[in-house]
Amino acid sequence: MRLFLALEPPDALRARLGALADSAHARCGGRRVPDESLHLTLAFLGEVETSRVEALVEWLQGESPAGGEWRLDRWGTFRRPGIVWVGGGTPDPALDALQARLWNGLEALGHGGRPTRFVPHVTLLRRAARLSIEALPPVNLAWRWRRLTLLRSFTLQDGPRYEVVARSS
Ligand code: 2AM
Repeated sequence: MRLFLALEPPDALRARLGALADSAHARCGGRRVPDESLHLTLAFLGEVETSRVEALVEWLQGESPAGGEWRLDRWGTFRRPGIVWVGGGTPDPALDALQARLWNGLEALGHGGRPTRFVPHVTLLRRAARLSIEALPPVNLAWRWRRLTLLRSFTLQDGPRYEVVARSS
């Protein structure tokens, strides 16, 4: 199954991210990520054999991050898949440390795919027709996070959907 580790926004923040996604969609087109799918990816594992999932879940349940507050204050784009996102204008040491620690744990379990660069972001649009973010409303949000979620990704006709597999403590 196709798996990834992520932070899920609290409900109030999810709604505010959804409103930003609506603004971005009106201007840039493409596929708006549904509110229930909004997340911050910490580690993308790709296809994982079913036989390896139990060990992954046990490891995750043993993790209890101290948590932090991530400030989102900028728009960004990834050109190739037409992604429009929101994220932080400055690096967030707590998120960087979390991502590094997670990859250390994942690699100890035999998983590969640690990226060379981590750009924390929340994808709001995919396959945008126009990557014109200059005139979009200002972003000023705070995300208080603690628990991590292991999610399974399915591809439906209108885009990906996610299902919770496990959460950290
Ligand atoms: P995203 O955070 O930019 O949307 C589940 O598919 C999540 O993992 C997506 O949200 C996506 O990033 C990320 N993802 C998907 N395919 C990926 C890949 N090949 N490499 C790294 N991350 C990927």
